[in-house]
Amino acid sequence: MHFQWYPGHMTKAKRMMQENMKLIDLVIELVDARIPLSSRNPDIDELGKHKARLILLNKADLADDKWNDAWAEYFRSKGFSVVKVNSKKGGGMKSIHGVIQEACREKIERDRKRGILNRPVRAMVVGIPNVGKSTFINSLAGKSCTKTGNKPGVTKGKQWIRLNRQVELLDTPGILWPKFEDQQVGQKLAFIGSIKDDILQTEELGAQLIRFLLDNYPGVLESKYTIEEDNDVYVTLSRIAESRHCLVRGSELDTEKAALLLLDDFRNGKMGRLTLEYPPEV
Ligand SMILES: Nc1nc2c(ncn2[C@@H]2O[C@H](COP(=O)(O)OP(=O)(O)OP(=O)(O)O)[C@@H](O)[C@H]2O)c(=O)[nH]1
Ligand SMILES: [Mg+2]
Repeated sequence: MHFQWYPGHMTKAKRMMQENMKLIDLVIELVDARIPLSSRNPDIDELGKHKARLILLNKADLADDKWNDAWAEYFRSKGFSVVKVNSKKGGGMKSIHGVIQEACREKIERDRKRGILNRPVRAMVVGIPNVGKSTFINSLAGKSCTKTGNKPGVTKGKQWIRLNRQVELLDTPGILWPKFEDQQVGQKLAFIGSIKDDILQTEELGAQLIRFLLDNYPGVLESKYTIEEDNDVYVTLSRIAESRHCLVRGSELDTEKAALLLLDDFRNGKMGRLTLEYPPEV
């Protein structure tokens, strides 16, 4: 299965981000706490060079907190400011304003020396599709300013949001990159829902997720679906279909439907807090 998804609107979005970079003081990059490396677009480092950088480990509520802390430590060791957040529920938001001011201290100092007072910090919010950029902005703003949705490609154009006199945020469309060097990266992005489902084969992706869970989190499927896990992923998928009464024509097992249900449960954190990759040093 091919995971590559780089439609025209992403090329356009990248150009827009390049053009707007000159207006920007700070790049706020959201990564998915379940796959903090695989969810980093390598193009962002190039786009955001010479800018202050802040990494948000978003959807921290869906990842194992022990690993969230390890990942935060990892990114700090690489020189980034890091905050772990749950944009949906507002967790971690309180510290953000302070962290933004701190990350832009040099710029604020420079402005002051030039006699420019109270020019707001302008931050571009970037990240892969569906990582939670718009939800984060709404949560920080305390109101719904931008459209959100649990599928990739919701935000299509840029939008400036003035938070207060100190900060203005630019919401951007989620972008991927033209070629995944490692297909495992594409697979993980598909698991979390950052790749448009239309280009994926649901049943095959579900089977791949089962393989991953059996290898890394044995017992999770067993307790979620009250089934016996079988090392043959398609046997396990059939058991999920059976247990959840996914049937076609009233009698045959509908494994496609079961795969969809499995992916949904996984994406929504219904299997508990699962981290899918670990910091390189560990
Ligand atoms: N559990 C959980 N869900 C979140 C969190 N942040 C966002 N979401 C959900 O993730 C989905 C995507 O959120 P959006 O804010 O639309 O994502 P986006 O990055 O703006 O996506 P695009 O505009 O498509 O690039 C929504 O269903 C949100 O409710 C979080 O911290 N935890
Ligand atoms: Mg969005």
